[in-house]
Amino acid sequence: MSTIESERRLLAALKPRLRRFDDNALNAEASPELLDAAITPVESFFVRNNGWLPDEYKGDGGAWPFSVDGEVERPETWTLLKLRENFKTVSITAVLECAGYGRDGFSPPTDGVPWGRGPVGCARWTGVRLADVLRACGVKPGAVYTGHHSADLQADGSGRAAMSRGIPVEKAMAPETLLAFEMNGEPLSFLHGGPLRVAVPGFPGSAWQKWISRLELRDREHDGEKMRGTDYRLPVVPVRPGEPVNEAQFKVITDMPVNSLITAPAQNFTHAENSALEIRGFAWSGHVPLASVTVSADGGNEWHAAHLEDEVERFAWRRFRATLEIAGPGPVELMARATDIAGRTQPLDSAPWNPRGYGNNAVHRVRGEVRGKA
Ligand SMILES: Nc1nc2c(c(=O)[nH]1)N[C@H]1C(S)=C(S)[C@@H](COP(=O)(O)O)O[C@H]1N2
Ligand SMILES: [Mo]
Repeated sequence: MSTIESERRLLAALKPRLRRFDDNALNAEASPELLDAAITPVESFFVRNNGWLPDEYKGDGGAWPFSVDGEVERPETWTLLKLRENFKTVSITAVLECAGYGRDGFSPPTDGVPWGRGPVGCARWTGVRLADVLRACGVKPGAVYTGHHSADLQADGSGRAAMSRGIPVEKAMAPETLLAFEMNGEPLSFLHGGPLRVAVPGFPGSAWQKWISRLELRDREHDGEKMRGTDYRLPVVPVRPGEPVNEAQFKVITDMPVNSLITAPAQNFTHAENSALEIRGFAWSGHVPLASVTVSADGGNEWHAAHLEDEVERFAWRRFRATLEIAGPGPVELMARATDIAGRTQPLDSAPWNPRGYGNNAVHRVRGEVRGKA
């Protein structure tokens, strides 16, 4: 069993530039300028844990066991090696984003890790299609939801699983949903759920179960740890801060909203007056594709179209760039705002407040100083 001290040492060794939260589980994020690459390097990729890390699996991962049971004709146990031998290997570039992204922007503050703009990354995920594995087991007509199981435990000593979430069977059977064993062409590292995790492009990170060893098909929505009450759920009617919460009016988050991040220039940048400034970053969304990105260099008075790279893969993030002449001297605030094809656009200040602080896709603001030529 790991201790939080050993977990912190591991993080410092593998991801020295991440900002770690002062928490009893290991949680850390990168600053936006470390995310300025189409494929986020593992070193800059955020880490999110609901409990203590499980024991690290030693060995090459080939013997890692994975079983399927529940609403299937033929329950089965494979090793990772057998999965690779029996099913086609596919790779997908996709964003992994925590539902708590931007939580630090809610007012009043909510419970939970106060994530800024770092719990997101876009990686190349390689694995087998979950659909292929489930089909081999014979999915029964009554199957409606998956339940995912791993060995990590809650950090309160209760002995309960840290997290056991699931996804609707339609998403489990979708071609983008993988049992992933590689990230960016390397064996999936321990901190990211290696040897085996679920990859569910479009869904919040909570659905991307790490260290998965068992998947059950269920005849109802899963009710495992972090799957009930207000955990990873949003109210279907507005809730005001301080109001009593009716858990019956909360629904599981199954889609991530349109969002964007400025990766350059960095917060507190300086820039020479009357010269061109490149603003760049990435935009992404869950199941509804992106339409456009606009940028502003005057705190939101005037908006300019940014160039948005074509969609190459449906669930990857897309580079945007704009070059603006900036007058000066003085303080300047840059903003980027993405819109999806359904016409939904990022809120300027905050997404609707909700008790657990999920889904804050507010416009990213980067402040700097335009300096006159000396
Ligand atoms: N077993 C397990 N899987 C998990 C979690 C966890 O605590 N335990 N956290 C989830 C959440 S909330 C997120 S956002 C992603 C984070 O993945 P990462 O740590 O690889 O960035 O893992 C998900 N999978
Ligand atoms: Mo998350």
